[in-house]
Amino acid sequence: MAVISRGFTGRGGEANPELPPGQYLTADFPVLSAGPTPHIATADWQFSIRTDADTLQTWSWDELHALPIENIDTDIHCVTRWSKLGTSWRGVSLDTLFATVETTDAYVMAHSYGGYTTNVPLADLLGGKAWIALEFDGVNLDPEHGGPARLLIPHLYFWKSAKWIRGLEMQSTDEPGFWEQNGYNMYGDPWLEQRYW
Ligand SMILES: Nc1nc2c(c(=O)[nH]1)N[C@H]1C(S)=C(S)[C@@H](COP(=O)(O)O)O[C@H]1N2
Ligand SMILES: [Mo]
Repeated sequence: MAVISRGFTGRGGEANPELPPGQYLTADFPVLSAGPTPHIATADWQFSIRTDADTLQTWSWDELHALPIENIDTDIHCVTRWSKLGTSWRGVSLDTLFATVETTDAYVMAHSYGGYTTNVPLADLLGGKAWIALEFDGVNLDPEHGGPARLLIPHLYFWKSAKWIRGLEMQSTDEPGFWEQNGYNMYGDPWLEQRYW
């Protein structure tokens, strides 16, 4: 079996099997934000799962921290072609949050403080695939990277991982969010290179 070290870019010929097609490795952590960084005090922070009409459940900062917090080691892939391997995060699984929410809707619109939105099927948030991330690399999430809390959905392109997450809106149909209205793919699988329309 070939031994492929992390950091091998495949320039010698062989592709790095950890790198989706068309991606390159980066060691730093680029900041990509469509607008200014909102600063939300944790005392004012709330996260809710809701429908158009009703709030199904709300968590304060302290209520969220009373839930199990998991370690997540994962690769992340931005549609602008950088990938970062072996990143480490801590956060609350969406499985934990949805365990006490009843819904028949199959789609979710993520809403951020500051107004950013992105759409994702509910199935992609469940089954150990998505978290409300609170820490990166052992420290509280930097505001530029989405602190106090961001969505982390590492199996999809990173624009789906909404920074400054404020809530999830349940929807019966798949509606486009901010980037999806501006030409990005509705789903965004990096292994299938689902970048744009
Ligand atoms: N609220 C919000 N979330 C966002 C964005 C944004 O502009 N606003 N940009 C997205 C994009 S395009 C990417 S690649 C990642 C970048 O996260 P980073 O700045 O922590 O690298 O956040 C995603 N989440
Ligand atoms: Mo991105």
